[in-house]
Amino acid sequence: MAKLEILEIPDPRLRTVAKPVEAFDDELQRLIEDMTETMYSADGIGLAATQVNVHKRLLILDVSEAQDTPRVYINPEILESEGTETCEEGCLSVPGIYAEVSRAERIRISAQNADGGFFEEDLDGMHAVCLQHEMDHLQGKLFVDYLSPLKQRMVTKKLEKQRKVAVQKTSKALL
Ligand code: GNR
Ligand code: NI
Repeated sequence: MAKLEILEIPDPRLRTVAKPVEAFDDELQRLIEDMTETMYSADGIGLAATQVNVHKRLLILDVSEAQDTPRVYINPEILESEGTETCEEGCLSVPGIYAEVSRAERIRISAQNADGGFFEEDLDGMHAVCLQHEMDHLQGKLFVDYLSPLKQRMVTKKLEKQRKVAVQKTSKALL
């Protein structure tokens, strides 16, 4: 297994639209293992292939309390959605930023598993929020895109400041 690098905003590769997975081969199984390791070591509850610079329609998530139930969704589609729910979201590709986003409360999805088998599932709560967040990544969309222009400017400023502090810390450590 290998830990993969997670792309961070404003990396333009995060804006890539992913293509359907066609081959359910060893390479795909390796990618799923590596993404799972990457998600757990980053303390995330989900990870889309886009975030590790693989532009295929594949995502993993683990919304379990014990972080011991990784789930794989390949070529996911939302069949039905209802209700609206607002949840504070964060993203491994937008470090240190948290903001409220409204999404469908309940969704019915279809997807394929690691062997290519089709399944359908009804999701709600954090499971539904996270799946919609990850499916957005596969379309090159980030949760901050839903914020008002004013809030987006505040996010950009905060990210620039965080980066400056990180650079200062690195140069201090070198002195
Ligand atoms: O770890 C994550 N937590 C989270 C919290 C609220 C809503 C969505 C998420 S997903 C995020 C991991 C991530 O960036 N996945 O793309
Ligand atoms: Ni994310």
